[in-house]
Amino acid sequence: MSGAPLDLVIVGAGFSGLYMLHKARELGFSARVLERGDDVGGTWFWNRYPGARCDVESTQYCYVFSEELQRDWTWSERYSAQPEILAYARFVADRLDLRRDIAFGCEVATASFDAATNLWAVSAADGQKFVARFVVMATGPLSSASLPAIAGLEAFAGKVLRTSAWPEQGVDLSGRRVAVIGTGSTGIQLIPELAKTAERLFVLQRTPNYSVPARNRPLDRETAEEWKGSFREKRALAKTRPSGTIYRVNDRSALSVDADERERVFEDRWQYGGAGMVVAFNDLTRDEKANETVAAFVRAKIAETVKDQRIAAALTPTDYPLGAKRICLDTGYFDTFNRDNVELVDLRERPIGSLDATGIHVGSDHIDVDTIVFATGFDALTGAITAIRITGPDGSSLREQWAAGPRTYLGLMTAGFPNLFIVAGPGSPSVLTNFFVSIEQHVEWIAACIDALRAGGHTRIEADKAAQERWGDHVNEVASRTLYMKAASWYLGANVPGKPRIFMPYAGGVPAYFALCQEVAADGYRGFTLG
Ligand code: NA7
Repeated sequence: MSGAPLDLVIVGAGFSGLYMLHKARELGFSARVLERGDDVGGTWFWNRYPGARCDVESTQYCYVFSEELQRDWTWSERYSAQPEILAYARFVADRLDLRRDIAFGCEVATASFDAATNLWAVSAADGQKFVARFVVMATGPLSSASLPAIAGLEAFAGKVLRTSAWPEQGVDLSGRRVAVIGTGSTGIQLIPELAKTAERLFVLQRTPNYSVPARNRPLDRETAEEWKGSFREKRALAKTRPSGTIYRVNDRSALSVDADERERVFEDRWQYGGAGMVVAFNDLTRDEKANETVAAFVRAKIAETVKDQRIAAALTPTDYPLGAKRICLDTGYFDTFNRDNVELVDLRERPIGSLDATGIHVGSDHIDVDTIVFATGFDALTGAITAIRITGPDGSSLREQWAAGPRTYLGLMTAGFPNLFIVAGPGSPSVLTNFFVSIEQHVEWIAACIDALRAGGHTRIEADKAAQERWGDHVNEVASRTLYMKAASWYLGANVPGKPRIFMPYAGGVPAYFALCQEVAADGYRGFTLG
């Protein structure tokens, strides 16, 4: 790339990057999106495994910034499947004519800031180079896969698949002997689908998960039209909720009602389906005793659904609160274990040893399989950022600065790295929310900030270290009051060996966080230094 520097380089053409590009253009900035995949969609481009769906209702899991996009797109299901979400990303890219400013197949390798010119030099793995005033990391929280190092993988003669890079043309596993490693949200969506056609399916589970029925269904015309007619009001309401999502609220404590009433409320939500179970009462996410009531309800459902009580017990989470890991939504997951062709392998009893040409050693047994699927999660929130060699004006590296855990101011910037923004990164509500709500707020904040810098004749903005420290302490303090700290989750980095255990998202809720971001901007970007 030669010529004048760009105003913005945006890393990633997922839903954050697409909106950032649109917003930049609206304000008259030049921008280029660099995307490692060969199409738009980000996590929805890569995670094409059978059964992949959103776990926030589609009517809410979408942009609201454009009347036209709302009018001309209609979701077909309550929780849309990956092909439809990817089609939506493509629709947005085409409708807003975004593709001409996106470089596909362009994996960013390095970014370094030159203090003399206040410019970022960005290079891609294939040698392409870009220069820009600002870099926006729209890299997504769940885009860097975490793959366990299992001895002997290279010796395995069968097929190895990863849910996070599923073959684009699909893969037919009918009649095959398949092992799935991982029973997080991904595994729980995938396993019932594979069980339908595999000759034999081994589910390798390390930690059982709480899951509630999605009760997915076609979206009726009336509901779709109702949302289209009131999407602005509905999003405004969503922003008054901690998760940025509209659920039925119940402002009573689980402990204030008797057991029959609790059962009635939980059963009603179980039948309705979806993550609203976590807010069935107002203290389930805060109070361990209250949480135990909903956890016990879900455990009883597992015991009721799974015929073999030995298997039911192995599938039942007992040692962490419900919702401390992101709740999973499923379609027939627990029922799948009643099938003759499905076998649960409890890795707590029989840990994975090594692979050989014909399968996997677990404990003292050997499982013969011809296909292994890794559904083992992500180096969440930080992985895609630290994968890039980012160096600040004094030559210090972001990877090293974050070695003890990510530190940011408001999740938007990190001290020592001027003009580098992060969309919905660590230190912001991000993955604890309806992601579209968080994306839109961050993109709009960043765009307004760059616009304000231009108007004020500034060329540089950087988070203050002291503001960042205070914010990091606040993020930790808020998290320490929640039940999130009671599970070894990817929110805490606990799923990646060696990753520091820091609760990464901000658990203070959407309303307080959005208000604070607005206040900071209105106060001349308090906590940032402008130059
Ligand atoms: P998750 O929720 O991190 O789940 C990953 C699963 O893989 C989980 O069951 C892990 O067990 C398991 N895992 C990870 N490493 C290993 C090894 N080494 N051996 C055995 N099992 C392993 O990722 P998902 O992709 O399912 O979901 C991520 C988010 O995407 C989800 O919350 C939704 O927001 C969408 P563990 O629990 O660590 O014992």
